[in-house]
Amino acid sequence: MHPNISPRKVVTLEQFIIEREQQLPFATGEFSQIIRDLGLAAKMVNREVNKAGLVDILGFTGEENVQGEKVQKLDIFANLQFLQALRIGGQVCVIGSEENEEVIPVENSQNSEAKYVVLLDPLDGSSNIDVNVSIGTIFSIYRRITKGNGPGTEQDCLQKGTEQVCAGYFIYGSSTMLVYTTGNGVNGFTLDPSIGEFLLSHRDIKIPATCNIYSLNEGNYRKFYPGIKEYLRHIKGKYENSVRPYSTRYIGSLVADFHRNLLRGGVFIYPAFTDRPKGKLRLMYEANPMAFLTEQAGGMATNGEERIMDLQPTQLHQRTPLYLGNVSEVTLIHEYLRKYDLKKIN
Ligand code: AHM
Ligand code: MG
Repeated sequence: MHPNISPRKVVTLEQFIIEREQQLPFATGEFSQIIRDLGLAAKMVNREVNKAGLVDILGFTGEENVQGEKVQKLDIFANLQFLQALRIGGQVCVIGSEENEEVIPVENSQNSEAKYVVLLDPLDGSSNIDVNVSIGTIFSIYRRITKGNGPGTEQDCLQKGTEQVCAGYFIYGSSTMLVYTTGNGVNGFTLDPSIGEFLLSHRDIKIPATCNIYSLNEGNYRKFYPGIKEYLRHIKGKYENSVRPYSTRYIGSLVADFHRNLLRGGVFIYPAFTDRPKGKLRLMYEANPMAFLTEQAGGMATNGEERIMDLQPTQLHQRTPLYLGNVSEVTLIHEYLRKYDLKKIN
């Protein structure tokens, strides 16, 4: 080694969990096990995502592949991998997944005292799966609130975002990353495929305090309420000494849009509009985990009116409008919504 180059300390996810997370008051080996289980499932999904373009040559979904196995759709495959990893891990008493209508109670033969609850969007960004554009997995972890042992219930899943003990996502992009928080800042880990380990690559991520990017499906413009239209008019205007007009960056995968804005600055908007009076995105496994990450990175997450994490959920798959970004930008949007929207948001 060159004498002037000092070796950099490489921290694996495993080491990070041991050194950092296990110091937290609620931390137990059980909790760390869930992160490991999710990481393992994500590696399996990553492997399949990397092969997705080969499906046409190796067999269409629904057909049998060369090994005589049925080729599954990637979102179904991802769901199965995560459910299986969490079931085998034995620390989770109930799971809520975007792919399953009802909550999935988990019978743990080894550990009937499993006390964690996981909510999942196993493969987010469905429209981008087949076109080689970044997609992701979003997760949120709570503690069980119902008494007793054995499987948990829907009540355990319907907790406010403020009760999350951990939230994060995997992004399957030009590299595969895990970004998560346990309420003690946000850290990012990049998968080194050659050794199959997630390595700490982004320590204590903070969302940039200024913003000149917006991520929004503007194709819906005609259906937007006046508040968001006026805000868009404002950010596209050109003024002396200002960062306006803003640029648009919209991928159509929440994970990818969010990740970009988290690292580079920008606001993510999925508003309510006439066709979707409750917005599109799901509170329990899209909005809440991203809200926890946003706040832990120093930003603000709302439905245009109220803090996302304060919303009382009533249904596993309920939707919400979603605004994620730095505090001053989300506050500015609120001002526009308050001033121009006659309709209530929810
Ligand atoms: P999905 O769970 O079916 O993938 O839908 C959620 C996705 C998000 O990833 C993304 O932010 C949004 O839908 C994009 O929606 P639209 O195509 O309406 O812009
Ligand atoms: Mg989704």
